[in-house]
Amino acid sequence: MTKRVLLAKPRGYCAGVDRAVVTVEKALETYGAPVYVRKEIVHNKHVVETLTERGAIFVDEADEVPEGALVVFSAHGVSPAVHEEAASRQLRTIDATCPLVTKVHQEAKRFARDDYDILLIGHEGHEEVEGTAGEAPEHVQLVDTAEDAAKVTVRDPSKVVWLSQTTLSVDETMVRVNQLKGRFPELQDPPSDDICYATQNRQVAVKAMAPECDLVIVVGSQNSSNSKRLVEVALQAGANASYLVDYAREVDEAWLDGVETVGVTSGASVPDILVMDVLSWLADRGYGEVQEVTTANEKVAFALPRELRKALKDNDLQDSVR
Ligand code: 10D
Ligand code: SF4
Repeated sequence: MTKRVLLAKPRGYCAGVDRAVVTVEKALETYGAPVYVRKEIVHNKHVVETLTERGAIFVDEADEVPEGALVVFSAHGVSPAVHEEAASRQLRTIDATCPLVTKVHQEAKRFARDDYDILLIGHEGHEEVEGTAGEAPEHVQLVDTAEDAAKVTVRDPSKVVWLSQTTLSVDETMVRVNQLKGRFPELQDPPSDDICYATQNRQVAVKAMAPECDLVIVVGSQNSSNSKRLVEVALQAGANASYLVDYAREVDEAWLDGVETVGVTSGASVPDILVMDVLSWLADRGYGEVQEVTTANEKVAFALPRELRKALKDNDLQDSVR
């Protein structure tokens, strides 16, 4: 039996996650602890635990933040109501919403202004869809399940558009869109892809390696939508088994019974150190040969949030006159 590992590339951190995590780190350096963060900055246990150790305080809502304190909004985005709540409590805010989530917010606002019915495909209860829907609650209806798509009603079938969460399965979303188009033939597509480049690229990479894999290990947290989708995509693309783990210690030895090829990948919110830990866990069990399966080279990077850039610049100026 030749044991080997296929390692997907791209995997792990996307540009929006990197920006959000660096935002909290720089906020801690610039303003000192505590820095409050509304919701998990990204959906990863390790990231949240590490930032907590450095002085970040994660809260569920802005009303848990003391008046006048500094709060960072997570990468998944917030609705205007959350901005209003923060302003009414005189909170200082840094918005770490990923620019690609903001793009979907802008689309929602634009179609609402033109009085469209907006069918937002996404997962009920996920922070991102709560933020996007909150931009235009009177115009947006969430479509999660096939049942939702079969039941949703619109005011004027010639004025309907679909938008989506950024981290969905590309294939499943198209199934949902086609179902909706069966009911509303004039349903308009978003002006550009809402499922972001990082989500798409990670799914393409896992699809390329999955047919050769007896097992695919996806590193990521249970509340991470894009990480969970990678498990589903791996199984649909032909992997015999696939599991989501936060840490190497969660990999079950029994999963390796009769396994020759193990695929490894990680969600967009996962630091690569956690993937390296899984690789060394596998190497200790005879899976030391690692081949990278590369389907794209990503070069996307986003500037830090404006509020933070300004503070960092002011700091530099102060340092230079000292
Ligand atoms: O659950 P999720 O996939 O939306 O979020 P996660 O924090 O795991 O990954 C980054 C994706 C973001 C911030 C939404 F675009
Ligand atoms: Fe932005 Fe996409 Fe990353 Fe979400 S997954 S933070 S939309 S780049």
